[in-house]
Amino acid sequence: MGLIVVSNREPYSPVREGHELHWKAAVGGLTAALDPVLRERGGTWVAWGDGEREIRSVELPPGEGRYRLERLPLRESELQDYYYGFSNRALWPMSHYFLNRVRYLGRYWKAYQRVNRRFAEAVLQVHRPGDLVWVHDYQLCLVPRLVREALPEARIGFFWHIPWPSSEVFRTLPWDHEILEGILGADVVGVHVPEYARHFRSCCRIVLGYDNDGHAVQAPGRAVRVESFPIGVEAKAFAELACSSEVRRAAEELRRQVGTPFLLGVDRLDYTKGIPERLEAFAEYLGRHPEAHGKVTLVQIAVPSREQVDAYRQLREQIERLVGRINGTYGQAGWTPVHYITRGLERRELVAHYLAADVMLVTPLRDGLNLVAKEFAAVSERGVLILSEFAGAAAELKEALLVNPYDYDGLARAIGQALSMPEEERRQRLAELKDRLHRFDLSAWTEGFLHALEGAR
Ligand code: ADQ
Repeated sequence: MGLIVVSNREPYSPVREGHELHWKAAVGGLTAALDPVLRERGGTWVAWGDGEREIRSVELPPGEGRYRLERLPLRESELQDYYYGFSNRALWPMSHYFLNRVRYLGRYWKAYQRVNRRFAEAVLQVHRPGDLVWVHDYQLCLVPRLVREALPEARIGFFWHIPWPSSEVFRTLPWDHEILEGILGADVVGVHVPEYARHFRSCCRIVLGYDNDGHAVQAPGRAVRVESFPIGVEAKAFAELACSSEVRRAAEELRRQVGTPFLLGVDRLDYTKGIPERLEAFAEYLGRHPEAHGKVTLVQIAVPSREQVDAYRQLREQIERLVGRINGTYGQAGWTPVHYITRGLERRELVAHYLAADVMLVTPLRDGLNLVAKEFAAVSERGVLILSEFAGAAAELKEALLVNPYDYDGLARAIGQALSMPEEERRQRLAELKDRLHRFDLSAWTEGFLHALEGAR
């Protein structure tokens, strides 16, 4: 059976160097998860062709030609309304419970429908009987139904990578029916944690009147399985990288340059990630612990994203002001309390940071799962993970120090607790985390979902 993967972002991006064009693998979980499966099974990946619009189709991986990438060119106006508009100003803030940030505009919705239709048409062009179709994420909710209407017998899976909110929040979306019906075109709907699956099923009951048996939603004439499949990380590859002498040297160098104890935050610059709240809590900690001055340092790496959306630009300015305030208030000759970095890191450099950190702060206000928490736990040898109870990963990573990111006092206390945790306890917690991460790694996620899809109906 061939596999057709459908996602907004492409797995490899075109990069021009002089006259030469290279295809560079995208950083992130989806490429890491699905590129190996497509290499093995063969098939097609359908995605938005970002750049080099005239190239509609390319064989991947470069030079190996194991599967085909079909690239959809989007006009700038389509991108504005479908991607920055409906996806990132409506569905993203709504799903993360930020109702004060939503913009529900008819113009966005129209573009979203149009672009989803184009993705579905691209799937129909390459689909052969027996193929599995796996659609990803909130940008493409309507694709499962559109494919189902044309191919009633197709096997379609859908994975939602962000939180599924309570029905009270979901119902604020003027197109709540259409989004649910779009997704219910799939045979299997996957989310990261059981709570999101419960919310999804209750939305189907309350909004559409479709019952469920605690697992599957009964849509007219078809049952749709709704289940949690928490994504994993490439635990073995991360652990191996952490053993390389180059990465170990880089980690030691970081600890020497930054100073210790070394606190770390790594996030996409997004208002859901709780970066200002984390900085406030760190300031609170410094205010209470004069003995930490000159010693405890926070390295915050935040890669800008979606900068065309106002809220993201404002957040960047807010963080810069906060960093300036903390460094101005507490800094002294030879010690800068917050090191703030806004560039993307290569994987080796990222792993060196994880290895160097005494405490990792993963404190989103709301997060579908959060891969950074898992990557850190796969790499670290003596660090403590402080994890928000509102990240999906908290449902699995019980050995982390769980915190409420809105509670600055509690977060400041957790920093103190992490820094004074006995070595033996740190190692014990990490050992248990690692054990789970190796058993439920990235390939287990991919296989688990595809197995469910193959077994559907
Ligand atoms: P994201 O919101 O992007 O993903 P996350 O799960 O943390 O959040 O993944 C971020 C990825 O980017 C990680 O692999 C991390 O290593 C990498 N990254 C972050 N900052 C970086 C930097 N400065 N340099 C290099 N790499 C960096 C969405 C959902 C999540 C869900 C994932 C997967 O919002 O909740 O876990 O999809 O389903």
